[in-house]
Amino acid sequence: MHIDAQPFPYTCDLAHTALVIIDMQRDFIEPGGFGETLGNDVALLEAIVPACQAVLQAWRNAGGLVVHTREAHAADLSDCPPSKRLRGNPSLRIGDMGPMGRILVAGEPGNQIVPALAPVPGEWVIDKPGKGAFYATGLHEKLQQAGISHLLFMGVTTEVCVQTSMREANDRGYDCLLLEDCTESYFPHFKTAAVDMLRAQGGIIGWTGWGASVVAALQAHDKQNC
Ligand code: C5J
Repeated sequence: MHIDAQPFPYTCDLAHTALVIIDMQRDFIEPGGFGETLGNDVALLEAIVPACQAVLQAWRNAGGLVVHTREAHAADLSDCPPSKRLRGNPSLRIGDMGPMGRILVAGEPGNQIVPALAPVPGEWVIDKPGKGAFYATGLHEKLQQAGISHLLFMGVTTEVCVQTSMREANDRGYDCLLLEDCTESYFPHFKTAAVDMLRAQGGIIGWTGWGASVVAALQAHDKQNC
């Protein structure tokens, strides 16, 4: 498949490519969740859900591998370093009771993926204690076993968990494409900067593109394989 992208077209093979959706969790995206308690405008993040849904649906229809991640800690916080829990002066910390259950704790209502993008059977769900999807998750080994060499990224937030995961993936040898309209930040200038950085210098970390280009490439691929 050839996907229109920057700094130049991105080529991948459906059988060796996974769609990775980073942390589209209720606590980051829905009004009344953790993100909002931190003073963020969650409407910015909520606005990308339809674009993510369109890519996810097309990817599912094509039979591609889907990987969902969640930023999630064990209930006893044994996988949450004090440096992560104690930094700064937020009104709620990881593990505290928030409006949608304990903040960033696995199994709590706010820790679930938003219903519009909820995983279906057969899709991978990776709980990660860090910002990056590859730290302490076994994701690399699972992708290697599945023969995956290319990753398409969507999700939130662009400059934190998405960018960290894409950098980790690039260092492990994956060709990565970030979909600009399917990722967002609470701080639009951080998104702009992250997207620019990732594709700078000839795609130093990877490519950037748009959801509609992936859908178009899948449609062309479908026609070729009929
Ligand atoms: C994510 C965060 N998912 N911003 N988390 O980016 O803390």
